[in-house]
Amino acid sequence: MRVSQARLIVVAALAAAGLAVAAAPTAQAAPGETPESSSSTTPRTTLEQETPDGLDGPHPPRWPEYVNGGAWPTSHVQGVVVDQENGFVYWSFTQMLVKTDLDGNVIGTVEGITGHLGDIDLNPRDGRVYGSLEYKDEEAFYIAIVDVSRVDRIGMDAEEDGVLTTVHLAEVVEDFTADMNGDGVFDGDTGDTPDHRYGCSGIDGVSFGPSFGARADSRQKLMVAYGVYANTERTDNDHQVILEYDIRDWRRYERPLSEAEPHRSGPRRVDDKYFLYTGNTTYGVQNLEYDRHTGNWLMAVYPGTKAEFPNYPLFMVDGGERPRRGEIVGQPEHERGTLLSLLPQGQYDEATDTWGWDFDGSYGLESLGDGYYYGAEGRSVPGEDGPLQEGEIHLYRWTGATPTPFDPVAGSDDI
Ligand SMILES: [Ca+2]
Ligand SMILES: [Ca+2]
Ligand SMILES: [Ca+2]
Repeated sequence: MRVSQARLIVVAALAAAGLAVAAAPTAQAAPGETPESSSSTTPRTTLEQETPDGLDGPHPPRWPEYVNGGAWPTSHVQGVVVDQENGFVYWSFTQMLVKTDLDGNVIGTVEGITGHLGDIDLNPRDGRVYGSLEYKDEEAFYIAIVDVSRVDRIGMDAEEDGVLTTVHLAEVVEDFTADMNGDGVFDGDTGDTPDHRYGCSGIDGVSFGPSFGARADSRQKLMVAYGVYANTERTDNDHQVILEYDIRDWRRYERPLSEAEPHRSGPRRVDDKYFLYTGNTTYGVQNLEYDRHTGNWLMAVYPGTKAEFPNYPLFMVDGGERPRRGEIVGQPEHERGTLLSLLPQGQYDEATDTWGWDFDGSYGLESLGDGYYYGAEGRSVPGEDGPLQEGEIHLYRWTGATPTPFDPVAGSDDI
């Protein structure tokens, strides 16, 4: 996305010059407007074209145009979620969870994670944050559950302070460790191998939402997306894979995190498993997000490398389309599964029959539910003891335009 790249350079230049990058002031609703009108919470099942400034356009944003998540001695920002009820933003910084308010003031952090904390989402039923957490060398894959209401100081420990529990996902281990070429050797954490079923590299994108094809207000499920290694030499890695879990009985599985002795407490089976044909990507779904505004599912990826595919950075699953049974094409042996459909809008590639959009949401993509979205950006900035990773979110508005369906909200571009 060129706009974001230009902005990235500006911010990097500011940071290099030692200038503080302050949070933009909160956008105010116009006089007489009610920011929390009923239309902001009504689920919509179809895409709506909205003119940014027209009479039929969305309400003025009640969200800051920009929030800075701080700079941390970690890897890059992996996902963000806004706690609308309490006015907080949660940030996954790979080895750390950060809690800020909507002005970017840091409320607390959960630190000391040596694995890979990826995308996160908030469970509206219990107010806790759920994120994907990988320990590939130990062949352990978890959903980390953080009791964010108790995160109230910087430097809380993921193992010691009792705010983080984990549930193990056996299904991921099964596919990650599959010895696909049957040579008796599992090649481990590398994409340069025929091993790993479906090319599974682990898990990253997570989101709560209704089951695919179900009504928006039906029971919320936890959807967990596979990472998928980039590999142009095989044909069995051209799908995104989504696991569905009903987490109502997960309390009995929850255990404290122990990195020294990884536990295996979790559901033995998935409630459903879905496949979406997009072409191979680089590490699968980075950010998965159910979008109440359109009723569809957003999937932000690092684009794939196979020349025969268009390699879009953003896909949308048609949330209104019932999944269907069909062949999971490209597998070593004929295999059937439950297939999802791409929303037939945006850019279309006839040769592969795939649809997609231009937008980089790979570091974080949050649907606020009222036609507004946060997209995350991150970069390395110098710190006193070495480089830090800074994360921030910018406000966007849904337009549904092709090829880029989001417009930056005026001002969020000018930090
Ligand atoms: Ca092998
Ligand atoms: Ca990621
Ligand atoms: Ca998410």
